[in-house]
Amino acid sequence: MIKTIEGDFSANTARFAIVVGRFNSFVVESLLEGAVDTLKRHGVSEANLTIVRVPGAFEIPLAAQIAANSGDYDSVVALGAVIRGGTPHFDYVAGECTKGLGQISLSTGLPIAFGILTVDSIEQAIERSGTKAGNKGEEAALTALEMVSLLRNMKS
Ligand code: INI
Repeated sequence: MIKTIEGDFSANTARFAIVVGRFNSFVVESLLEGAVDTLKRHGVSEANLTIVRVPGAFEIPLAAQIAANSGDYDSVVALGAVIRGGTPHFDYVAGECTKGLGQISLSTGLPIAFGILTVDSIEQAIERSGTKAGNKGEEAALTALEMVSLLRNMKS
């Protein structure tokens, strides 16, 4: 018989840091609402949720790293929106944020959920923050829950 290890959405005693970029807040606040609502509906209490606000996506990895190293959290949910403009700025901000979060997850061993929108237009951002293409904040929250559970199952 093949042994399979996977997670579920039952880790509702886990503690989550939600690191949120303020840039493009009209979109990011919807991601945050979606993430908090999802975690609470899965039984996570508000006492186990901490919201950390940073200026923009570029600053998210540093705050996520500090949260991950603090020992106070089982997972970090990173939320932000990087929307392409007319210059290469988008590529630098989105690239550094993505690379940083991946590195932090691997170096700390803590699940970091990637809820950063990287889109070409405001319309695409709106579609992914609670309208026709779902809400990436909700998806990131579910991923965090599942990964906490998976890691626990892999250690036990
Ligand atoms: N930050 C974002 O979160 N999204 C963006 O779309 C964005 N753009 O396009 O400029 C952005 N820039 C700010 C950046 O994250 C830093 O806060 C800033 O450069 C100061 O370090």
